[in-house]
Amino acid sequence: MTRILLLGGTTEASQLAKTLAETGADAVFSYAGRTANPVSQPLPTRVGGFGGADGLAAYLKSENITHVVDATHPFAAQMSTNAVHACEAAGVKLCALERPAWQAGEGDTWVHAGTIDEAVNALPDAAARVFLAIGKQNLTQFAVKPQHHYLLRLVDAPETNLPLPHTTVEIARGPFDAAGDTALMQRHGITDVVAKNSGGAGAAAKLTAARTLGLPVIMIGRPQVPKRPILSSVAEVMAWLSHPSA
Ligand code: 3Y8
Ligand code: NAP
Repeated sequence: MTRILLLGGTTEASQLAKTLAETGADAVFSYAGRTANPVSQPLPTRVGGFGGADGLAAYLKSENITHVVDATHPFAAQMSTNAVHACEAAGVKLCALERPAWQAGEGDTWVHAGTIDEAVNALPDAAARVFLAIGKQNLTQFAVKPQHHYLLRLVDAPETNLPLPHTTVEIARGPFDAAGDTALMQRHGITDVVAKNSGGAGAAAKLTAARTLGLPVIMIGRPQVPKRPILSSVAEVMAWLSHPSA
């Protein structure tokens, strides 16, 4: 009997959850619990960590999970790594639902950074106005360049003081649109953009806005994750789930 654990937190995960619910699949949606009020899903939902790869392996066994779909964000590398190890240990089938990385297009001025620290180093020394659209978890690393004014876009209002002296905080949950991001960046006189290469449509608006405004983008590459089958659409995942050898 197929029973699915869907590791979520992205647009594609929500799209897959809708299809699984519509087909009456026996599936559980999982959030990390990073945000205060995550978008509700049409599947039974659990929130919070599993307790590392061992905790996840134990969960897979106790919940009789037969298939895991890792539809987490490309930067959720720890979760994806744990899923590979836990599924191996528990003998459970695993695939990833992942969107392709963005590629620079005509009129884009991108500087590629392999890590967050490389992105910090790529920022100019002279004071700039930086749209730091990478969320909340990696802000501390930018504290070595306090001279910039940072526009931050966060899902929830920060509970503690931010590690940066000059900031403007925009509270918003995507997906975002290019017109809105162009107006936002003009309003704040943005000179530089820092982005994670998340892929997908939900976070791409700032790249279109940067191209329109002729602004440079520091693009942070994806972290490494152990090899596992990668599918790129809901239809491919549904076929994978129904394939007898899956
Ligand atoms: C908790 C669930 C859906 C999923 C929507 C996508 C699109 C909107 C764009 C910018 C970039 C950023 C951030 C972003 C986007 C989608 C998707 C995506 C980027 C929610 C969500 C959860 C999270 C976690 C949150 C991180 C943060 C990252 C904001 C819900 C809204 C910057 C990534 O405050 C925090 O601690 C936030 C943490 C991880 C990255 C970071 O390091 O701070 N996402 N985002 C999930 C969980 O608990 O398991 O609250 O409803 C989901 C979405 N965020 O169902 O429609 O598919 O990517 N999320 C990035 O890409 O750079 C915003 O502002 O331009
Ligand atoms: P991460 O660093 O890879 O994971 C850290 C720990 O959080 C994991 O080891 C696991 O805890 C727990 N966790 C992560 N995702 C989980 C999930 N879907 N269900 C249950 N536990 C989860 O993850 P992250 O980058 O913080 O991302 C957390 C969530 O936000 C994910 O759902 C991801 O899809 C979403 N998200 C992240 C980004 C981003 O930029 N990182 C962007 C958009 C959405 P245990 O070890 O205790 O099991």
